[in-house]
Amino acid sequence: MNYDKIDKKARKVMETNDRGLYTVPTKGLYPYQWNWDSAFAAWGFSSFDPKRAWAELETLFQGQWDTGMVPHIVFHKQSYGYFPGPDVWDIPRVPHTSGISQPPIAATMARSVYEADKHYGRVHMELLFGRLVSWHRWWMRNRVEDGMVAITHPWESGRDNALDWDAALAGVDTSQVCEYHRSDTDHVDPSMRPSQLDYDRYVALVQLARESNWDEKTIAEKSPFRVADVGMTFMFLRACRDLLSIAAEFDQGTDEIEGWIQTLKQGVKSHWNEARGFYDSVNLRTGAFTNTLSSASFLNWYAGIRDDRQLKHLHRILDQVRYGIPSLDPEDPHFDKLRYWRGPVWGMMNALIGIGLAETGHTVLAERLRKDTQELIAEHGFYEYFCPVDGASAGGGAFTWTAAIWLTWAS
Ligand code: 9WN
Repeated sequence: MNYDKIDKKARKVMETNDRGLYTVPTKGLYPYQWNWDSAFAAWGFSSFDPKRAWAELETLFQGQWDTGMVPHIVFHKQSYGYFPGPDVWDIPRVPHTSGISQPPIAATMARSVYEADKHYGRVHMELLFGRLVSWHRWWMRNRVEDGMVAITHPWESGRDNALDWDAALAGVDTSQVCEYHRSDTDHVDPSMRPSQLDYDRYVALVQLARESNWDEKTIAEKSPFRVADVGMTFMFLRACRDLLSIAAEFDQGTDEIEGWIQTLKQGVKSHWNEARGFYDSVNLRTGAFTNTLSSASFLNWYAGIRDDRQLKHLHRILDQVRYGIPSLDPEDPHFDKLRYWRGPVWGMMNALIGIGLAETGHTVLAERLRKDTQELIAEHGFYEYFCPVDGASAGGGAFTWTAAIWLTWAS
């Protein structure tokens, strides 16, 4: 396999999705700027164009609200063909944005971008640092409960139709959902996307938050959906550690961030599902574990949590599928090898898990994940996700984050 050629193709994917100062995840299916996709894009750009990498992050933060929240989508330019667009969120600000957030990995990726070229990055980091702190503060104030990070919408998790959300979604009333046309299934085979019932519930939750004027307290009181997402807690903890390292290097105060890290480390303990022997999400409305072993459960090493109790699950799963790590345990009765976050393997999740494993000395496992991902991309292309059983490509093609992790980690 000629990797130079694939490197070129990866850059080409990023260039094709480049809209000047931000990238779209892939043209057609996702025509706007997404939050954690852009963080991955910045990391990808840092391997060949630091200037463009910083622009990606800075443009994302143009969407930051006065509250500190950084939205999951920034609608810089109108583009039809995605639902829900800016009219549905209906938030009076410019640039238009959605009203929910997404995994806060920007501090982690900003650190990588900075470390790739400290000379160029210094002034950019100085400018971005305060914005990162205010976003993290927003999470701590509004979403951290018992040290765990709560989501108010499945889209916030970045793992839209993960099994983790099913029990909480069952309480969402869809009787008042407006008529709408979902566009995702115009682009992708519906069997690879969330179900219609899932979508109705997603829209109902957007309507509820809009009627609450996007006020966090009101949403917390009124919404049936509030889940402590194990993936979010791990990624946020990691991002706080990265923010702390930036703060120290830039002679900024570190006490507040150190406090966040302590709180989140305590929270990690509440994610441990002793009966099932893995890290799990928690339905905050009932206090019940979701009993879901997903790829997000394996982000503990990435969060700096050196706990090997899940290794037996990791080995079992890697023995069961050809390409790890599937988004849901293949032994789970809901495992569906091509349906989005209920089975497929995602390259960027492999990257995060693999980085964590490598950092904590599990180099053989980390290498297996890297090789699996390398093979998937080299043989099938820069797809959104893949079948863990035979590697078949799935979802959108020519995907920014798949190209980005090729350039930075998989190749
Ligand atoms: C909703 C853009 C995004 C990713 C998410 C992924 C998917 C959107 C959708 O696409 O979500 O935000 O419409 O399906 O689940 O992780 O950021 O790539």
